[in-house]
Amino acid sequence: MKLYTTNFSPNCRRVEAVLHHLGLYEEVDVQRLNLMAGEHQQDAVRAANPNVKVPTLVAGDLNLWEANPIMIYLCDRAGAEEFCPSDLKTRFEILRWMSWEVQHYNRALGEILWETFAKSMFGGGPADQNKVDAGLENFHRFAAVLEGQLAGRDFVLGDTLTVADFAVGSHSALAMVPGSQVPLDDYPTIKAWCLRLESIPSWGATAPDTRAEAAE
Ligand SMILES: N[C@@H](CCC(=O)N[C@@H](CS)C(=O)NCC(=O)O)C(=O)O
Repeated sequence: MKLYTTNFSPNCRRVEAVLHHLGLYEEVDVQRLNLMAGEHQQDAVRAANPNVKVPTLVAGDLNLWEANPIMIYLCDRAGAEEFCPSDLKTRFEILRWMSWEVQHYNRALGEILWETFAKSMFGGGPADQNKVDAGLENFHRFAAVLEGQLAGRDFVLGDTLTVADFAVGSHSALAMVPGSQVPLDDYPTIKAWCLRLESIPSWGATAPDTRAEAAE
């Protein structure tokens, strides 16, 4: 398998973390690309993913793109029944939380983090506080849902870590960066879960600072 990926991307992080978690990382030819230098705009990525985005995984004759379906593919390929159960009820819950995080929770985090963290890295100038505030309004709405779901649970679905945690938690480290403006302290159960995730070896191995060090 060949993975096109990059540092500091929550979408790439979650795929790399799943590879670590399933013990597949060493089997993969990891192409770590510098998006700021346009390294992803190459023929091989374009041929595998018409969006010309990462993560993109080439697995035999399959071209896989979009982080969440890639994660499910890897779990099913590895037969990871505990991490990604296949019974109808649990699989529905996993897919529901994955859909929810893309559409609501991490979308709101992405709006905030683009302004406060990523925009300046890509030469986009300072944060637009009106956009941060719009993101914060959405964040509060959906963080309340996650705070409720995590009450009395260690992980999104219950006592056991599943692939849904890596999806919903994909932005967790960036949300904890000083200056992110993400008010995680207002949601102590989410914050405790973020810290719990970061302490899991397969997730910790893909932490943004770890990645930066590994790239040096
Ligand atoms: N919905 C996609 C998002 C992919 C995406 O936006 N990737 C970014 C990095 S996080 C990218 O490749 N950006 C480069 C570009 O758009 O040119 C997924 O889940 O994989």
